[in-house]
This record gives sequence, structure tokens and C-alpha cells, in this order.
Amino acid sequence: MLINWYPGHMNKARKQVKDIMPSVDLVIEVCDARLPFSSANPMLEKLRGTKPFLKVLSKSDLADPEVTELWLAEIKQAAQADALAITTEQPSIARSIPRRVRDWFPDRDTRVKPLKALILGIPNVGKSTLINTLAGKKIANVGNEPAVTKGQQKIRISDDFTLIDSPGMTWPGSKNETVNYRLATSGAIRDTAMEYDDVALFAMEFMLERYPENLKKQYQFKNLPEAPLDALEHIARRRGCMQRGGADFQRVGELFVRELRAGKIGRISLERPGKDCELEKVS
Ligand SMILES: Nc1nc2c(ncn2[C@@H]2O[C@H](COP(=O)(O)OP(=O)(O)O)[C@@H](O)[C@H]2O)c(=O)[nH]1
Ligand SMILES: [Mg+2]
Repeated sequence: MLINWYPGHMNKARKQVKDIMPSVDLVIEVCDARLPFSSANPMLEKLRGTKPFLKVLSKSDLADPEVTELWLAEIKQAAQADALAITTEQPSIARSIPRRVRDWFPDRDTRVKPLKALILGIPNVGKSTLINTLAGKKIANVGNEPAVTKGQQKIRISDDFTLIDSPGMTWPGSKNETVNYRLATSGAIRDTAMEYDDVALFAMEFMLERYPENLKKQYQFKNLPEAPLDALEHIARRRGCMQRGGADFQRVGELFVRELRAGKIGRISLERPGKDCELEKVS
């Protein structure tokens, strides 16, 4: 696709994470539950070394619950790794994080020496929402972040738990096309860096293969066509996204992708552990 890949972003993020790693006790990576592989930082496994690692699967209300269970089991298999699915619909799950990670440090008096957790995640994954839930008040801006980049931030969650957040420790996407299409489908890539008609074709091909019944129900298909373009044309007719000469694929593409992202077509996971993730993410 479409997305501009700047190796500089990845290198800058790598350097920042590497520099800060020795000073933290553990790492919390926020990934999107619909795409725990594609929304993850591919360098983190190496950079974290033996630091305890919690992978938080955010927006789990939007993901296929069966697939999320598979992901949680898969992630927990790694050494010193834990996984937790969270959603704003049940904030108590997110609030259990400090208690949960404290188990890694049974001998530490965390009131004397608070735990320091590095929190990481791609833009729009729900990091600020999680920080606010943990803090119990609005600390970080949710949604469109301000353009001004703040430096590294220490966020005191409680007497014995501190988060380290940095806007610089983020990365915009991947060199891999499929990864970028999944990110774009989920809403992780800015509107200005993608084309809805293009992303809609990817998303429709995926939905036809994995969630055909959801499509049928949402868009009243009698029979599903084989070609993604035909499926989009059907939706264009039903929803009035037509122009002279036929379907307006830009408009229907945007409508379809937005409904998919919002969960209107059901709870959808864009990848499962295993084969879906046999992709090279960085060079
Ligand atoms: N459906 C759903 N949306 C969420 C959830 N958590 C965050 N969001 C939305 O995701 C968007 C990005 O959230 P934000 O916390 O700003 O992400 P950040 O860029 O990683 O800091 C916002 O529109 C949030 O309302 C969740 O659990 N479920
Ligand atoms: Mg944020």
C-alpha cells in the first residue's frame, strides 16, 4: 500500500526504547486485540531481553472473543510474559494491571521502591485511555493527540507503581503490505495516509473469507459474490453510494471500512496466531 515507510521512525523508536530499558522493571505493550501481531512492535522481543512483559490487548470489545482467547494463550507461552484483554466496557480489568504485575516481584518492597513500567504502543491503540483508567483521572488526551510532542513522562499511578510514557517511542507502520492493510482496516493509520477504496478491497476479501455470515447479515446479501469488488458494489446500491456510471467506490469503501472498525459488522479479529503472522515485518 500507500503508507510512507520511514526507517528513521523505527530507528528513533528503537534507540529510545533501548536507552530506557535498563531503568525500568517491566514492559507493558498495548496492542489492538483485533491484530495483536500487526500492531506489535517487532523489535520489542529483542529489546526487552529478560524484562517481564505484559501484552495488553486493547479494544477487546471489537475483537472476536474466541480468537482473543487463542492470542492470550499464545502470548503467555513466552518466558516472563503475561497477556490481558481489556476494554473500556469493563475498566476493572485494566485496573487490575498493577496488582497483576506485582506478582513478578514477590521480594520487592514496592512502597520503598515503586515498580517502573515502560508503556508502549502504536498511535490510536488506546494507550491514553488505559493510562487514564489506571490513573483514575484524565492525564492523557484521548483521540487526536496534540501535535506538540512532549518528552518522556513519568506517570504516578499509585505509591508503588509508575508508568513511563514517551510519544517518541512509537512507530507508524511496517514495511509489510499485509501488516499495513490490517493496520489501516483497524483505524491505526491516519486517513490522510491511506485510500479507503484500496483498504476496503483488502478488508472485503478478508471478510468474505473469514466472516461471510456477518457480511450477509449486515448488508442483506442473498448470496455472497466471490469478488470483493462485486460485494462492495452491492453495498453501494443498498446504501446509495452511486454516481454516474456505477458505484462510488471511494464512498462505499469508506462506509464499509468505518462500519467494520466500529464493530457494526460484528466482533472481528483481523488475524489469528499462526499462519496469519508468518510475515516479515521489518527489513
Ligand atoms: N471500542 C473501543 N474503543 C476504544 C477502547 N479504548 C480506546 N478506544 C478508542 O480508541 C481511540 C484511541 O484511543 P487513545 O487512548 O487516544 O489511543 P492512543 O493514541 O494509543 O493514546 C479513541 O477513540 C478511544 O475512544 C476500547 O476498549 N474499546
Ligand atoms: Mg495517546
